[in-house]
Amino acid sequence: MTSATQSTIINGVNLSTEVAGVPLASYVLNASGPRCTSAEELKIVGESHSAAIMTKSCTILPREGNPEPRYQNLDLGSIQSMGLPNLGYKAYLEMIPTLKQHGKPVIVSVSGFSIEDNIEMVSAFQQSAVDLIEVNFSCPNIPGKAQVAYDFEQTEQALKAITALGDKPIGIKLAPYFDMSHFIAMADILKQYPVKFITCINSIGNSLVIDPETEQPIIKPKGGFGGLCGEYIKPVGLANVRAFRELLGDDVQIMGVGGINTGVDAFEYLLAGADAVQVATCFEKQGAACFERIETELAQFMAKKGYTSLEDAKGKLKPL
Ligand code: RRO
Repeated sequence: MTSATQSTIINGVNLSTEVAGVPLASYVLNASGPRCTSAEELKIVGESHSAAIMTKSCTILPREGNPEPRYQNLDLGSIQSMGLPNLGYKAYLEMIPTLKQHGKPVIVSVSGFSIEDNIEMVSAFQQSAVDLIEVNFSCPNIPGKAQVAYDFEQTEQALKAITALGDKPIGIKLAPYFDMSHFIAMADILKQYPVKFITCINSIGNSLVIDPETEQPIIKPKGGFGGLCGEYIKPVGLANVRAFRELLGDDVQIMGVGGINTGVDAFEYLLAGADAVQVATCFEKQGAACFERIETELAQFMAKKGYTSLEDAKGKLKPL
């Protein structure tokens, strides 16, 4: 089921897009991550210019998450090890009818600890009014749990199971990759299953920031190892979007995420081939006004270049 979505046209530039057959009024939405866990936070996303309402990744049972301090701002981003704090998937299932009243697509993020968990949650959301299901294969912050996206065998088994549970489009949130052989291996797996979109990238996991004065890490969980976010990771996000766009062609939509603070950042993701972009750290730091600002800046930048729609530049990175 899709929402009756209007197009956002600013300075003559139409920012409307589509992901897995679901129309989005604009190119910019919130990422699963900050400020999207509680009903109050999701209401604020609903009332903002975010093109959709994306939930925090959920698990079977509610979770408090990791011990604090677990989030720290940095000059060019943040480091965090939240540990999947969420209300449990049943709470998000119940919220969907209310969230849908905002008149924009609702996307649920699920992050089970096993294939069985993901089957239970995806099956439940397949029976709901949610528009898209993003399955998170890349949370780096659960002590003792490897990221599924770095285990190609497990990824394949999980995809086989979760793409056979209903007709609602399934997407996968991927970890960042750093080697061409990994891009190729993952693309070859994705092509075998009806994965309708991918989200690139999750945070750069197991990063370490040290305070030289205190001689300590700046976050507590996992000895200070956490996910690096924000501007630091934009070049990695762009490369992942670009690599998968080239390997997957236009059959699979790509949501870009990682270091989008300005409309020009969003434009760079558009050139790399992203169909939409998600904003995490900037939303955490600036609040919900960031969506309208980024949209306006994107449209102004594109208008200056004479572009009138996203298609004019999507994937059209020029060779040097
Ligand atoms: O909650 C987290 O610690 C978290 C998740 Br689920 C994720 O997917 N990525 C991340 O950087 N943090």
